[in-house]
This record gives sequence, C-alpha cells and structure tokens, in this order.
Amino acid sequence: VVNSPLSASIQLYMVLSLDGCGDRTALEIAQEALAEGVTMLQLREKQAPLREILKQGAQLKALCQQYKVPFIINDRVDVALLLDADGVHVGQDDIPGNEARRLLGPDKIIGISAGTLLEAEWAMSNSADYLGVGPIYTTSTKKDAGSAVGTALIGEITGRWRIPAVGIGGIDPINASEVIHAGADGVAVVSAICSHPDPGYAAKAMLTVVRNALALRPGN
Ligand code: TZP
Ligand code: MG
Repeated sequence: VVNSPLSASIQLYMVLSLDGCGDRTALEIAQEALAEGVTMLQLREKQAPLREILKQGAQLKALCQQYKVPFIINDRVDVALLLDADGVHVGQDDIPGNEARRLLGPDKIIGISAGTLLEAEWAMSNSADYLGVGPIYTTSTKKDAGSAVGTALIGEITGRWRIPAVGIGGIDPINASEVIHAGADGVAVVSAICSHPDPGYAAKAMLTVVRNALALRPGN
C-alpha cells in the first residue's frame, strides 16, 4: 500500500487479449471500459502474429493516451519498445525485471507477477514498480495460473514492502472489496470486463466497489 501516482493507476487495471473478446474487437471493448474509468490497460496477447499485435497495439496505445491511462505490454519488451508503451508486465519465467529495465530505461513501468512471498522478494530485487499478486481466486482465463493463493498473500506482501500491489485472478465486483481490504491498491481483471455483455457498465461497477473499499481504509 503506497500513495503514489502508480498506485492510483492500478485501481482498475484491465488486461485484455486481442481474441478473447467474443464478437467485439479489443479496441471496442477497451474504448467502452476506458470511457467508464479503467485506470490502466495491459495488452496480453500470446497467440496473434506479431504484426497484428503491433497494429492493434498502436491503436490501443492511442486510445490510452486519449484517456491519459498507462498502456502496458505483457511479456514482450520488444513490443513495448516498438510501440513506445508505458511499460511491461512480466512473469517469473519471462525476461527478468532488471534486464527489462536495462532495455526500457528508468522511466518505463515494470510490473512483475508474484504468487508467493519468495517470488515477491525476487520481484523486489528486479526493478518492479508494482506487483501483480495472484491468482487470488480460481480463474479459467489463465490455464497455467496455478491454484488460488487467496487474499492473505496480498496482506503479507504489502505489509513487508512498500510497493503498489494489484490483485489478479477471478476478481469480480462481489469479491473485489476483499482484495482491497487485504491491502491491494487495486484489482486487475480480464473476464469481469471483457466477457461482460456491457464492458462499460462492468468497469464502472468495479471501479465503484474498488474506490469505496479504498475509502474505508485507515488513513483515508
Ligand atoms: N494472471 C494471473 S490470473 C490471470 C492472469 C493473467 C487471469 C485473470 O483473468 P480473470 O478473468 O480476471 O480471472
Ligand atoms: Mg508472462
């Protein structure tokens, strides 16, 4: 838990792929969700040809700029550089944060996933600007996510280190407040927004829950 511009940016962190959007394009979904208050956007595309990622990534970046929201690329530092994205998000088996930092320089955002205290410790020594902690709850969005870690890990991590932390995995408007009460600065979601028939409505509802929970925190 930290009061920084980045902790405000991760309040409602939308993660999307290019294909997992039903009959809607990623750009349409992102536009509707950004209009209703999504605070950060990550393009997490593991399958599409690189030229497609670059093309749609450029459109998503322009959209994020319009809404003054950071645009983050999952895994691929090369894509982040080519698109001049605001940063990357990497997992424990991806390019190490310190190497990403060497390539991206001091001003870009580096997010690192952690599912245990040890992983968080590694991230802390690897240039992380924020941590993605999870999967908090069971999720079918990421097949290799591992089993749910629950909300306690968020508390342990934010109790030990001063770094913005976002919970991810199976988070919806019902359980989002638990994640915030456990110590997260925000929630990162895929299906709660992307798979909702009305992504704008879903984003707005989620942001309300997150902000209400943050407002109840001691010190606010
Ligand atoms: N990393 C850990 S869980 C997860 C990722 C990318 C998937 C989150 O998707 P959803 O639909 O919000 O559970
Ligand atoms: Mg990864």
